[in-house]
Amino acid sequence: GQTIYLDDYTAPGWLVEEVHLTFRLAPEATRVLSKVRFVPNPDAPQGQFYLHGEQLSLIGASIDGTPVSPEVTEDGLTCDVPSGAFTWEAEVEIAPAKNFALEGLYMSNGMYCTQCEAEGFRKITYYPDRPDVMGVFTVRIEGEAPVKLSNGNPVREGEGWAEWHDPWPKPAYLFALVAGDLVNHPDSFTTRSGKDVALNIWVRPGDEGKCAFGMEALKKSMKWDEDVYGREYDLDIFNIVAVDDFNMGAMENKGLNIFNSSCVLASPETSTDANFERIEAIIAHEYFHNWTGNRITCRDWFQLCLKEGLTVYRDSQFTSDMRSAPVKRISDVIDLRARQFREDNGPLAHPVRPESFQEINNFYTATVYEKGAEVIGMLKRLVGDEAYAKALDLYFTRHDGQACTIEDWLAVFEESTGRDLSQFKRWYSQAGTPRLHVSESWADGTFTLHFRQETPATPGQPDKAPQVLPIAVGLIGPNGDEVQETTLLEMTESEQSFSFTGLGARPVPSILREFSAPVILHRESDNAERAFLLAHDTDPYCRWEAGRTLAKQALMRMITDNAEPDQAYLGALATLLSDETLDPAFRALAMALPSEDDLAQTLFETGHVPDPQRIWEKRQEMRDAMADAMPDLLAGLFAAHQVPGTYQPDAAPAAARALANSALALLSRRDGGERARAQFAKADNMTQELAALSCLLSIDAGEEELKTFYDQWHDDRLVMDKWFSLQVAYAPPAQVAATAERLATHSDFDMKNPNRFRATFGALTMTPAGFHHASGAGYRLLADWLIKLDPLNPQTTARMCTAFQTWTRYDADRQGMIRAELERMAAQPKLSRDTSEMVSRILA
Ligand code: HT7
Ligand code: ZN
Repeated sequence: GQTIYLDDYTAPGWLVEEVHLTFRLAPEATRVLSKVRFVPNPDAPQGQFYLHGEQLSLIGASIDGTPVSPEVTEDGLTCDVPSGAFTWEAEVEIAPAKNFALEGLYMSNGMYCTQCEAEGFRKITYYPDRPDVMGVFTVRIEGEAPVKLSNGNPVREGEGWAEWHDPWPKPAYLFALVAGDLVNHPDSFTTRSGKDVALNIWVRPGDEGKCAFGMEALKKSMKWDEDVYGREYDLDIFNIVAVDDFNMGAMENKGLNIFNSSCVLASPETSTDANFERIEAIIAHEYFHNWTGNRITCRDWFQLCLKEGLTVYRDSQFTSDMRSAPVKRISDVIDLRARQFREDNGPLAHPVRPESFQEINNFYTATVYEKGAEVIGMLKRLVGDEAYAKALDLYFTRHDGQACTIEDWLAVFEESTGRDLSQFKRWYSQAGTPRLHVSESWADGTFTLHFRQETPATPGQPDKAPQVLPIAVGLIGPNGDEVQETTLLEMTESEQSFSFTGLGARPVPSILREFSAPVILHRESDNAERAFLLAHDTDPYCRWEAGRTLAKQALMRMITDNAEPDQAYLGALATLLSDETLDPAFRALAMALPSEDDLAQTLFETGHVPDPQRIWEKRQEMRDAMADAMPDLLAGLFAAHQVPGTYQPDAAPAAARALANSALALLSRRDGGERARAQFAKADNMTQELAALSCLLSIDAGEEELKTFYDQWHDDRLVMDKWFSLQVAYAPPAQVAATAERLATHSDFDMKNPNRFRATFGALTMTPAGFHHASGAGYRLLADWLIKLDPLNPQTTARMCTAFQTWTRYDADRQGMIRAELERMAAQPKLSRDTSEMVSRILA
C-alpha cells in the first residue's frame, strides 16, 4: 500500500465555495448530481485539478455548462479546468444496497444512511475529500422514503422530495443524509441567548420508547457546553438518528448526528447501568464535536487528535460533573491501561499525532482518542484552570471556521500563558508510555523524591527524549493524617528530585494523584505501606491504586510462586468494603481484580512467559478466596444495596447495584447460584437480569436462564447482542472458541451487522484464556472469520486484528500459531488496504 506522510502536506489548489447535491435515491442505482463552485486558493499554487472518487460510475460531467471528459482512475479523476473560478457539475451512479462496508451511502434495514468520516464522501461523488476544503452545502433528496434528512436547516419539501441547507462551511466528512421510514421523539432546547432549537431522535418504528434518556442527555450536554465552555448551538434543528448497521459508536455530522443504535437507544428493561452511562457520554461527545471538530476542524487527518483528544477530554469532564468525578477518573484509568497502554506496548504503538499512515481508518485508536485526552488533561493541570479557560476562549475566537493543526492549538496556550510548550509538544510526537521510577530519601525533616523517566523504544522511534510530566503528590504522616496536601511537581529532566522540608516524621508519599500523567509508575513498596495508603490516602485514585497493586502483587505471587491468596490483601479489602462512608461505586471498583490481560503484560515485563490458562485459574482461585474470606460481609453488602422501587439509571442507584452485583458474583461461587437465580427470576431491569445471568454462567449453572433470556428477548437485537457475547465470555476456556463457532451458525447471527459480529468474535478476543487456548482454536477461528469479513467490511475487520497485537508476549508455540494465522491473512489475494496495513504492522 501507499504511505502518506504528515510532512508531505500541501494546501489545496482549489477551494469550494458552494456545493449543491441532488440525490435520486434507489437501492441499486442512486443518482447523485453535484454542482460545485470552485475558486482558486489565493495562498497555494493551483496545480493539477484533482477530485477524489471511488466505486462511482460517472454518467457525465461539465464545467461552466460545457461537457468535459475527465481522466478517471480507481481513486479519482483529473480534468483541465479554467484558471479562475468555475462551476463543476457531475452525475454519478452508486448502489447503496450493495455497500456492506458501511462507508459512503449505504442501506441498513431499508433505510438510507451515510458515513463519511474519514474518507467516505468520495464514495458518494467526485469531490476534494479532504478536511481543509470547507464548503456550504445545499442538499435535495428525492425518493419514496417518508423521512428525508440532511445537515443544517430544512428549507423546503414537497411530495417525494426535501431540501436542506447548512449555512456553516464544512468539510465533506461531516456531510450526512438519512432517508427512511422513521419515527421521531421530539423535544426542544432554548439556548442561553434565547434561540429555540428543535431536537429530534429518529428511530425505527417500535423503538420510540427508547429515546427519552438520550434526549435528556442531549439537553444536559447542550446546557453544559454553554455553562462550562461558553459554546452555544448554532442551527435551528438538531437531529440524531439511530442506525443498526454501523462501524463505530456514533458520528458528529453537522446538525445530523448518526448513532449506532446501541449507543442511543435505552430502556430500563433492555439496557444496563453501564449502557446508560455510555449512551450519555457518547451523546455528549458527538454534541461537543459541534465546536471541537465541526466549527473548528482538522487541517488533515494527522491532526485527528485535535478534535478527538479534546472532545474525549470534554466528554470526560461532562461525565465527572454529571456523576462521580473520582469514579469516572478511576474508570478512565482502567480503560486507558487496558486499551492504550496495551497499544503503546506493542507493534501498533504510534504517536498521538501519527506521522504516516496507509489507511486513516486504522488510526481511530485509543492513542489518538484516550491518550490525546490525557495530554489535554496534563496541559490543563500545568497551566491551571483559569489559563485553560482563557486559552480555550482564544482558540474558539481565533480559529472559528478554520481547519487547524496541533501547532495552532499549542500556540493559543503559549500566547495566553507565556509558556514555552516546545518540550510539552513531545507528547504529540513521541509514542510509548513513559516509565516513571521513584525512590525516596529522608534526613533532618526533609523528605526527597527522586524521579527517573524513560520511555521504551517503539516502532520507528528507538530513542526517546524526556517529556514534561506533571506529577501530583501528597504526603501522609505516620498517624494517617495528610501532612502535605496535593502539590504539582513539574518534571522535565530524565532525572529530577523534589524535596519537602520541615516535616516532623518520615511521611508516606501519595504519588501521581488523580493519575496526573499517563505513565507507568515504578516504586518499591511493601504490603504494609500499600494497606496504609488504601486506608488513609485522601486521593481516591491513589487509594484505589494501592488496593489494585496489593491485589496484583498477590496474584503475581500466586502465578509465579504458587503462593496462597494473600491474607493481608483480603483483610485490607474487607476493611475497605466495610467502610460505609465510601461510595458504593468506588467499593465495587476496588473489588475488581486486575484483568487477565493486565497480568499477562506484567508477567511479560517482569521476565516471565504468561500462561493464559494459569492466569485464569489463579484469578478464579483468588475469587474463591475472596468469597471464603468475607462471606458475611458480602452477604451484608448484597442485602444492604438492593435498590427498592422503580428503576432509575442515575449514578447513586447504579452504584448500589454495582456493589450488590459484585458481591453477588462472589457469593454465587459458594451458594450454588441460589441468590442469582432468585434475582434473575424477579428482575425488572436489564442490569439486574444480566448480572444474575452472568453469575450463573460463570459457575456453569445458567442453562435454563439462558433459554428463558432468549425466549424473552429474541426480538430485541441489542439485547440479543448481549446473549451472544455472554455465552462466549463465560464459557470454560477450552470451550470458548467452540462456543463462538457454534453461535456463528445460529439463525440470529449476521456477519454483516458489526454489533453482532463484535458481540460474538469480540467476546472471543476479550476472553484471554479461551482466545489463547493452547489448541490454537481461538486464533484459527478469528482468522477464518476475519478473512470472511474483510471483503465486506474492511474497517471492522482491520479493527479486530488488534486482538493479535500482544502476540510476542507468549510462548514459542502460541507465537508460531499466531504468526501462521497472520501470514494466512496477509496471503489473501484481495485483502483490503485496511487489513493489510494492520496485519503487516503487527507482524513487523
Ligand atoms: N468522529 C467519529 C469517528 C469515526 C467514525 C464514526 C462512525 C463510523 C465510522 C467512523 N470513522 C471515524 C466518531 C467520534 O469520534 O465521535
Ligand atoms: Zn469523536
